[in-house]
Amino acid sequence: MSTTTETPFKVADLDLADEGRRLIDWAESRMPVLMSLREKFAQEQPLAGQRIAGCLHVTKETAVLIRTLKAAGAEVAWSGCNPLSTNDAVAAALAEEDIRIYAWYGQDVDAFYWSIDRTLDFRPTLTLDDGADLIFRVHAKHPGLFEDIIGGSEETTTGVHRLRAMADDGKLAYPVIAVNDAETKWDFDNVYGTGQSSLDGILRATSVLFAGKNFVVAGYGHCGKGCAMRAKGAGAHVIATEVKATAALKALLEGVQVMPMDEAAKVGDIFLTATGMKDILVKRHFETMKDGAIVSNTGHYDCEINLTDLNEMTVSKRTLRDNCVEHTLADGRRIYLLAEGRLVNLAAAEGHPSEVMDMSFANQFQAMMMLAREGKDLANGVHELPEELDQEIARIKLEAMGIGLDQLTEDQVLYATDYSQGT
Ligand code: ARJ
Repeated sequence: MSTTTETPFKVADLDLADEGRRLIDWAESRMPVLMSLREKFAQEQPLAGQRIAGCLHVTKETAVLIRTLKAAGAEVAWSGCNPLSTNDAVAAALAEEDIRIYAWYGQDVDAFYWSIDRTLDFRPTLTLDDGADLIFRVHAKHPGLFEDIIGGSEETTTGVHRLRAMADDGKLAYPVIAVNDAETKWDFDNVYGTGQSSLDGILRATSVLFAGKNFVVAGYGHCGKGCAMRAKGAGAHVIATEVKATAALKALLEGVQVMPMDEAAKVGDIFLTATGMKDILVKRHFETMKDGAIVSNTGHYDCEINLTDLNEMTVSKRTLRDNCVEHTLADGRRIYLLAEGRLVNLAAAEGHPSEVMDMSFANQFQAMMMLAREGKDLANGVHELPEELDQEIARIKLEAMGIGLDQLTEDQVLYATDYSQGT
């Protein structure tokens, strides 16, 4: 661990800081909502006195969030939430900005938890998660911190599901805001963000042509739907697999072929799991895949592709390109695994574009503000951000893009609540 002045940190290489600052500047130029919040609250310092521990992918967009939290008065400590998603240049830049940052690309499991623990040394008053590993860590190993913690926030679907299960079990010891559930998060980040960044990750790792390929997306939730839409736009024939009838029906009516994975495994050229569930691709699927099949995951955890099965079937392995490993099976067929089965959009590309993260992180910022303001009065459990906030975030976003809206007249407002008129 090193220090600049007295701020402790651990990153891969401080010499990358200049490159990191350029990346963050680029992201800032595309994140008008977060930048307007920074400007608005820099004077007032509503987060003064708050110590925020964050556990979320260290990207250029996250750096813009961190700078904004700091500008509003918070002290910040940070770790990454995935061993393969840290941008080392961005981490170096943050270390030089006096952020207690513990993150580098390619961490092993011990380093991952060591980093989280260092952010907890600083006794946070607020926690900010993507995937809930930090919250789980506080509950499992550091319950003494409950005294200081007012509340937390959670970025992603998988984390929110787990926290709801924990709350239902009466085990969640402080209030948590489900940032994922804000419309300006899930309806943009999960759909358009995941759609573009996952294709970006697959392309950077393989450079294959999408046109004419059978692209199999497992899971037709918001993320799967975004990936299907973009793969279709690139000319692929898209197949979705589902367990939920309504989701399968939506896929079908959107022009996507639906079939069980046992059938899709035989015809797919490129596979992408987006389910949040484990064991989506297992031995019996690898057994029937075509020679040359590409398998990847965009879900939060790396359990969707069963790597134990794949490795057991593999007779030889070689890295062909960054984030692309060729597994040769006993019968000579080759399967290409991308980014070790970890989320391909962050491990092999740069995550969602800044324009989308602008809204997700405006919600994160507002969640921290809400907890600082009224967290002490919130019950332990999972809470949502107020709906008006979605409209405000969307309005600022549109304004920044120079897009105008119509306004209802008084007469129209009356009409909206008038139930006496018919044909
Ligand atoms: C930081 C990112 C980025 C990015 O909001 C997204 C989500 O729900 C995730 C699940 O782990 C990833 C997160 N995400 C996507 N892109 N976080 N910076 N550029």
